[in-house]
Amino acid sequence: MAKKASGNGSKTARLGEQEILRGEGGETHQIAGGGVPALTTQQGVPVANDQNSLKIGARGPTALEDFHFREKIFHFDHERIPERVVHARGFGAHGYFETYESLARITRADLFQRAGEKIPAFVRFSTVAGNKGSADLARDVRGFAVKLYTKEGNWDIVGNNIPVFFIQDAIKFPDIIHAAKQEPERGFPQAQTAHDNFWDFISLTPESINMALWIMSDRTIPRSFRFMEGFGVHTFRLVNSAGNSTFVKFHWKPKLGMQSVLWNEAVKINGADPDFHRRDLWDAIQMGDFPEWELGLQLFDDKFADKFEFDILDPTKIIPEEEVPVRRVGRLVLDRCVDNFFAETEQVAFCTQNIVPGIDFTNDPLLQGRNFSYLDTQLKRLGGPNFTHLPVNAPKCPFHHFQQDGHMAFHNPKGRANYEPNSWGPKGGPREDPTKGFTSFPEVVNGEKRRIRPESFADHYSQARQFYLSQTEIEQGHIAAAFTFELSKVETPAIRARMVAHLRQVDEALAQKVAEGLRLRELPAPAEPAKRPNTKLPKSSALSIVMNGPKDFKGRKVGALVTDGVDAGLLKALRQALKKEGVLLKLVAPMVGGVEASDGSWIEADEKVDGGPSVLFDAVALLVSDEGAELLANEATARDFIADAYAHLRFIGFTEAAIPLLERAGAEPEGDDGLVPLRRAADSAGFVAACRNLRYWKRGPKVKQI
Ligand code: HDE
Repeated sequence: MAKKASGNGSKTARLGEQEILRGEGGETHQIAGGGVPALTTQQGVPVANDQNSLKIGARGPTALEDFHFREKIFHFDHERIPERVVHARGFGAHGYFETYESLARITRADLFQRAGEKIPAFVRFSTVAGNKGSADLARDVRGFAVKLYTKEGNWDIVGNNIPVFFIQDAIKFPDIIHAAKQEPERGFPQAQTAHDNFWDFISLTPESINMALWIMSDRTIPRSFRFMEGFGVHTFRLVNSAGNSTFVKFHWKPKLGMQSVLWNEAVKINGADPDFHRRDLWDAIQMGDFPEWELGLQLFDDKFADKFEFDILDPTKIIPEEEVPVRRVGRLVLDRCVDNFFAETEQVAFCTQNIVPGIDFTNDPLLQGRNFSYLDTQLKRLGGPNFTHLPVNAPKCPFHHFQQDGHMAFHNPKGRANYEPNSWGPKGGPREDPTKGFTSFPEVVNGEKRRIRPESFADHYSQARQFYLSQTEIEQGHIAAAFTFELSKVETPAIRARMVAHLRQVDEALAQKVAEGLRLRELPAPAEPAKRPNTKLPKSSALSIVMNGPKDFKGRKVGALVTDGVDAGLLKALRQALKKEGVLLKLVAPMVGGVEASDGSWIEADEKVDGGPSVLFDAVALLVSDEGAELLANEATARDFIADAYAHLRFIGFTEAAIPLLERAGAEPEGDDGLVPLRRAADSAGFVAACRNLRYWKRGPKVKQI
């Protein structure tokens, strides 16, 4: 039987400004006109029909000459580029860097010459281990890569949110990354280090123990990118116009202070909103709440380097801020989201070798290896040598060179001269500039050619201990819990024991706690150190997140659970008090369509209760009516909303009608100042003031939320 054909769109109808094409099968679509451009092929040929491929007869076959179909599918088939081998999942934004003061005395870098100098910047934050589609709250180091488009070329500070690294020599990078990523035969676990291979490698690599302490701390589960520090990690050089060099470590200090989530929150956020971090940055920028970091420099000379207890070339060590203070020299502001994720965030190519006159490398063996790796990986990832032509990668200052051709070259030099020297005079193209041009610091180096690790890199435990002892008790508890969690996922008991043996060199109490958490039947002997650790390093308060937390509640989100009969006056007052504080109120209701308030007004909700769990908010308010409380009493998601907020030490505002819900969720209002009654509109201000403390830590022991 002949089937009815859906033809070429035989009838048109007007719908507002647009013309609608109606196929015989009844399908409709817009056609060009009224300000909408005509759809074309890549060759610019207007397309008449994008609904059906070209067929011989209504039921096919499809004709090979259908160039529009073939071009469309061909392009789609090739849309993906390889994801980054590490740092695959990332999120970027544009902004600017502004210099506070001239640093001409220490560097000739153009961006630091004039106070008030503003240059464009692009930043990409990332996780390391997970694939591109993994969740934001994986326990992982965050990449903090900054591209500064200076007037003398692009300078990339390709850093992390942790100032030390796992390894001391780049030759071990493939090993640590292989060990951290999915195990090769099974292809999992995704985006987590809680598995045998990772801890096997770490436990056999004592140089990684300092970093192991950092990654088991709350640094690896940040509340958002806005609340993280960034670090250049390696020691670099600043070089002034007289050729004098000063060593430097780069720091990014978040204006908002630091904050992290609890592990139990991280796990739940990953389920509720795997894009939590990217959404946070996107929302903040869209709302005009531009995140800001100050660039800090730790500056020191050879004399300090010689007397410092550790080697300044060893990337597993920090220089405590108490020993070399961090001088804040400028600010980085992110004020514009990307227009297209792929074009900018995915195609941006950072490279540690992108430095400018006035900045130079040191011989840190990790940095030296990175300097090879980044350019190499871009070639594979972006498919050719011309990725610098992409707008996000191109310098924003004039550039001239004789490089030409290659895949996708869209800026080839004009004219005859494509080499140098040439005798074509003013038409001969660009020339060297010995004055302005980049010159390397003429460091004197000599030595035997050997595969060797310096003696000065041999201390693996002292700073790990210093880091641990510098934490508050709460944070120390989190570190012990994280080790216990991760090692409990390790199936090989010998690996667990080997890690505890290392922890005994860090701190006996920590080792004991983890051993108990793992239920080790006996404590292993302490690991044999390559160099006896210094147990007397002073504490550094800069290493704690809790001691350097946010000072206010601005830029946060409060989730209010509302039902029919919500007190309209109270809701209005709360909204106003939060707005004054710069906080967004999101309404979570039994149904997204909204609720009818006590005064008969209709209030739209932002989330249905199971789509807006309390982990997505910084504080919550329970604004239910008596009937609403009854309705929600048996709702598991409503109970979780409250139980989680309570267990995560959130501040919770509540109406009297919400008390039975609180009790059902296991909350004990007695003596808990984190539970704030909202009896009348005037109580809103007190609730907002309480929220500035972010967490009610005192509840901790009661909920065993460590
Ligand atoms: Fe990277 N790293 N890395 N890395 N790294 C890459 O480059 C590498 C290291 C960092 O948002 C890759 O374009 C080696 C330390 C960030 O696009 C690759 C070594 C630090 C990003 C690479 C290191 C970083 C990368 C993968 C050991 C902190 C993401 C894709 C010697 C200071 C940049 C790419 C972005 C990405 C190599 C160690 C930071 C393979 C060989 C230490 C933030 O080239």
